[in-house]
Amino acid sequence: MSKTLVIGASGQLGIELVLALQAKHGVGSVHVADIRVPENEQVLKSYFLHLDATDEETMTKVLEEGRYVEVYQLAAMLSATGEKKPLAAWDLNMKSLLNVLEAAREGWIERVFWPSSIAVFGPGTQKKNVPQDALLDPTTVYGISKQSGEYWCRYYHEKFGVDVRSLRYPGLIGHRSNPGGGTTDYAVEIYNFAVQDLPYSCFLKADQALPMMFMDDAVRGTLELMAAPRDSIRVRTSYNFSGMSFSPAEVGESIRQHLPEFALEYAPDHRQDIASSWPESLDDSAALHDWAWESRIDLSEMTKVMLEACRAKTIHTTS
Ligand code: AKB
Repeated sequence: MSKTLVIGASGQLGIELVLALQAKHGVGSVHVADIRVPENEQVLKSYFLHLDATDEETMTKVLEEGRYVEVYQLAAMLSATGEKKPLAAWDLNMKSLLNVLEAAREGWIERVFWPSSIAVFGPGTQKKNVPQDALLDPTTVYGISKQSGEYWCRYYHEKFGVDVRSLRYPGLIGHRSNPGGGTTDYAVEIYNFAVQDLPYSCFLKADQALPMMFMDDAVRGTLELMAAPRDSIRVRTSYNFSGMSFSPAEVGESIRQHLPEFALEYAPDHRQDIASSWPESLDDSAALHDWAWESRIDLSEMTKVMLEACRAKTIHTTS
């Protein structure tokens, strides 16, 4: 039986990956772990471990006993919250990764997935079509932890043969789970406001374009990366992973195609500084070349799906 563990299963990406992994391998083959109980009934059908990913002793025990084929280590503090709690962000983001890499070095895990982010880039990086091996220049603690994590992944692969794979996620947009503490969170909130006929005040400026991706593409790409033959994975830091690029004004416009009255205002806050340091778009040709990555969903398609799904959720929760 193929056994998979998702650590950080209560988070935005964690919930979605668990649902996809359950569909692929069966509920019983997926174990889920988090410090918080996941607020999703389907996720909780899998065996749940209450786990602090920074706790080395417990992590060692769980991973040694579990002998998982795949571990997805997603526990992390995102960019905006990380700036409020820099040392806690560093502690969580690094210890959780190193605990899993050590267990993989011991031979208890076959394959590890760990998420990096566009936050590894910064003011010194070019803004458009950022190449795979571009200058990394993170300005946030989150970005610094992702940059360091990428090099730790490559180190464990080169020194100890650990099969660890990683993607530089853009902002992720989905309707089954909510983000928390990120700079790109506006792109989920905006749809939830729009379907309730509420005006939305965006914390980024109108023309701040950023790399973004619809969650279904992100989950599919993650599973494709993990299913690819080991030898085809040539990038052992983290792959550029690209979906679409848009600004708040552009997503507002695409919502107005369906809801012409939708009102969007701008009140940029501290998150705007983080967003300004990030690129607008990435070149993900290495992912295309090595494991045939291709995104499928563009902004207008995503808007249609998001509005329908968020509307259904609103009706369900208010009725
Ligand atoms: C964040 O905004 O911090 C994340 C990310 C881009 O990694 N969504």
